[in-house]
Amino acid sequence: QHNPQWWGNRNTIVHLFEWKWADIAEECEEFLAPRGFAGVQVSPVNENIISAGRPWWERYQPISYKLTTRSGNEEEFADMVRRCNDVGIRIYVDVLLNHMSGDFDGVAVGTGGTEAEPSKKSFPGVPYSAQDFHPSCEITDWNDRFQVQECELVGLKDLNQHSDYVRSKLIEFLDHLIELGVAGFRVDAAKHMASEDLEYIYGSLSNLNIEHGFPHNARAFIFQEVIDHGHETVSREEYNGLGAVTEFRFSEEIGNAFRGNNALKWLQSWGAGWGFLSSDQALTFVDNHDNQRDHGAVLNYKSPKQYKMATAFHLAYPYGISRVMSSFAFDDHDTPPPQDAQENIISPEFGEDGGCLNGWICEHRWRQIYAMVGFKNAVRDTELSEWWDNGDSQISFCRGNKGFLAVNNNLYDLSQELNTCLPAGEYCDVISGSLVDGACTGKSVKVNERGYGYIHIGSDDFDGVLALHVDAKV
Ligand code: QV4
Repeated sequence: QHNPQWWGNRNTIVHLFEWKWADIAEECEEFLAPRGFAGVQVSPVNENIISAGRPWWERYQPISYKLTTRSGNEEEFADMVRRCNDVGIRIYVDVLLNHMSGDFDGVAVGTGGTEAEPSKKSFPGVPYSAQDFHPSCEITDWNDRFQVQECELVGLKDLNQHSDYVRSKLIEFLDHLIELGVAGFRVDAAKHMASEDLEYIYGSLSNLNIEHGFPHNARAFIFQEVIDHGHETVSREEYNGLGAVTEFRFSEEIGNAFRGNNALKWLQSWGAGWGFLSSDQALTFVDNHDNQRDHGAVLNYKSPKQYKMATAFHLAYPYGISRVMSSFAFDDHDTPPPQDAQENIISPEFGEDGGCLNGWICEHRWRQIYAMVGFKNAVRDTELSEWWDNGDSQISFCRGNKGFLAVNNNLYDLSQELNTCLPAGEYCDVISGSLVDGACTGKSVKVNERGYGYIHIGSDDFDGVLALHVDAKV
């Protein structure tokens, strides 16, 4: 179940973290489809516990499979899926199959009004009771398979997916979403479930709904959250046969390189050459909603210049199933999404340049990022060729004769003739500007008969990257 079920000419997923369904429906129609995005990963759809201050992570603590959250109800969800599918944008749901909520004092009331007593492992809304869970224990040794898969991840009540009853409930939940037209699932905490149990569950799902434009016998796209740095007891190899797997090393290494801790010339063998999963099994990202909050090598919107450079490389280099992060502004791990005084999530507002204003970051609306989504579409089905580097952190390469990318991560200018592999003509750099009514608002590059053009990226340019492709010819 590795096929993302995209419309033919598109190939980038965006994670609209914590967005409301009605806003996503509009975003599909107004922005994502016209810009050539392929799909959206949405936040968990099923009812969750309510935590004080409404941190984003309360949504990772399910109370029932009723489709009511702060993003909207079932009707709004169904409307979003239909409208997005209608304009060729696929919806992937973040699903929590590993666990239910963690401890809560007394009776908890979920976002859909359902009561539960998590401390007693009592979730009448499903219903689940103590017998449906593994006995409680803590994960102290992450290389102990039993602990990782049968104890409680940060105290979250751990479902026993080996039981027929639990399996049937999970399958029913996923099938309901398939019926509503989703194209697949991000499986949260997949590593914390035995792969044989997941295999059974994935294998039992209905085919995708043909009424939403999916071909006959199409299977749900599955991408599994498994963090594996190459030497874990529970490894990614147990899961990559079942569906794609999140390639966390991609995120860490790309952060490392663009933060300047590793020369970009080494990226020539990026991908499988770095020991990453094979391209069609790897879900790739510069940052995700978890590691953008860590203090490590991983880049996020707070380092915009490096972030845009890393994203341009991510979308230009032919490796992986690409996902772009779209965040809300945060100070710490618990910062809630933009909300009003009544704790309702608020809708994004857009400025004149299309960027978001009110607490939403919307990286996917940054020109340098959506332009690279267009680049990736324009160069689809081509190979990488003509890798060039200066022996350090200035690099360039071609994608067939359709696209060219150059990056300067050195503290001095890149100024020279380079082979762009493009047909002769004048091209608009889609990073520093865009093509408006046939004219380029940023840098433009004249390519001669031999495919060479003069490339300049100053070390203090606003963006350290330049991108040309055949769909942006002046
Ligand atoms: C606290 C203590 C625990 C204690 C527990 C019991 O920290 O030590 O056992 O109480 O009382 C929140 C709080 C956390 C709290 C927990 C339970 O932050 O402090 O535990 O709730 O009340 C998200 C957040 C977590 C959040 C969780 C549930 O990141 O902070 O925990 O949601 O609300 C590993 C896994 C990987 C996982 C990653 C974070 O292998 O699978 O850790 N990633 C996914 C999601 C992630 C989500 C979960 C899993 C859980 O991407 O966003 O965690 O669904 O690497």
